[in-house]
Amino acid sequence: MHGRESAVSVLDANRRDGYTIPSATLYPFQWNWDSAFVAVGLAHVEPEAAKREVRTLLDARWENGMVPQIAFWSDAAGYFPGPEEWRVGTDRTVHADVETSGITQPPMVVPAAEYVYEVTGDEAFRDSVLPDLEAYCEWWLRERSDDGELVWVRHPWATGMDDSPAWVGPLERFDPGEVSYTRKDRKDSELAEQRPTDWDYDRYVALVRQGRELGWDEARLREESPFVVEDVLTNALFVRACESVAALSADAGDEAAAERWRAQAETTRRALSERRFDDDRGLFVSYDLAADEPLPVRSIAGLIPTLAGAPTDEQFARMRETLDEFLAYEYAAPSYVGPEMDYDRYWRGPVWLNTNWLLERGLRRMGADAEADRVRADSLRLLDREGFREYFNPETGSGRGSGRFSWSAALSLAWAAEDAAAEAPR
Ligand code: 2M8
Repeated sequence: MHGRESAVSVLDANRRDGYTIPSATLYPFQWNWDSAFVAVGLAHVEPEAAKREVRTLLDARWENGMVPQIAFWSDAAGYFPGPEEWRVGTDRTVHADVETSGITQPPMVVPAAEYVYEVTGDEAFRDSVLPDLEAYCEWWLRERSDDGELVWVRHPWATGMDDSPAWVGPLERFDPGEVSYTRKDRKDSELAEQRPTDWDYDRYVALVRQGRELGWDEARLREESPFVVEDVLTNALFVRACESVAALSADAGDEAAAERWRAQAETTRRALSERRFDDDRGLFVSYDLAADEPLPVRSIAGLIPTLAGAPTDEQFARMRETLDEFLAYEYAAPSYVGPEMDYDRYWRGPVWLNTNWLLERGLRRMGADAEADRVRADSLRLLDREGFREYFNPETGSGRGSGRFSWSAALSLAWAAEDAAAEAPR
């Protein structure tokens, strides 16, 4: 059985000082959107730990407002690239004790903080995190947007869907030269088969080294980085982040801030709908700003703008046909469908529970309850069958990647709590 107790025991075992690592075998530090999903699950069972999870992640923020992809609160071994590769230094961070990576991840922490507040009703928590959440949204607009509408990222790791086939085009367009480093992620032959290839890693590392050489100067990186991408998943979560800052601000009595962030959410939502919908493929597609061209693949990222309420009715009618392709597998919903689909390779086909959780909520927002129910039911079947694995083969259901993976455990708790609430007598 993989019920509540075992989920809590995974999260307890992965907990460090105020935060939860994604996996003891693969990812020994605090990761940005992992902590956000962990907080969502913990809100239902250990609310104090949920609040601390969010607080600790925000404590790793930079002076400019960025919340980093990785916070190296400890000097754990076993992961590459560590702080010695990023060389961000502690003069950039608000907290003097933490080194971080030089990129961010999709801003899931903002809606996660709102979720934790909704569950706990703790106003002191709301007031403690709101300024940092707002500063993070400000950072996106100031440092990562050309037009005040859509935001861009400059590394595949910043998208959370590192190895998505969507990024092959931009990565192919540059030659990383000779890059020497030692990978630590291929712990066994199965993982070696599933993780990104050396071709990808050469480019990931070259992008890190470029960022470091340019002193993490966003304006220069915008000009010089070969990878500058408006990712649709990041933009969908940015809309949700603006909506969350608006809701928390309104709750705190700051109607001017609430109005401002509602308007920003609307601006980004409209830009997604007007500029990033691909009618031929029936979903949203990311955009390569360096090459000035769209990245037309069927990635689950392209369905997540439902979470932002971005598709028009007409667009959503078209999306339903594409959605059927994602639901055609034994276990919905694969991370990608198309010619490069590989059921077992990292973000190129396997089912991940965090994207399922986002998709389910997106489909509900669009009123597609039957499809949302299917995504939830398949997620629960996978959890029941294989436990808290990192990802799953969409045809056989076999668990892949790390075991005892934190966001899988956490989201099982969120699903269980939401089911219990729906069944409770009113
Ligand atoms: C994976 O990414 C890291 C780099 O951030 C890696 O492969 O080393 C992705 O699945 C990402 O979405 C996730 O946040 C991270 C930790 O679980 O692992």
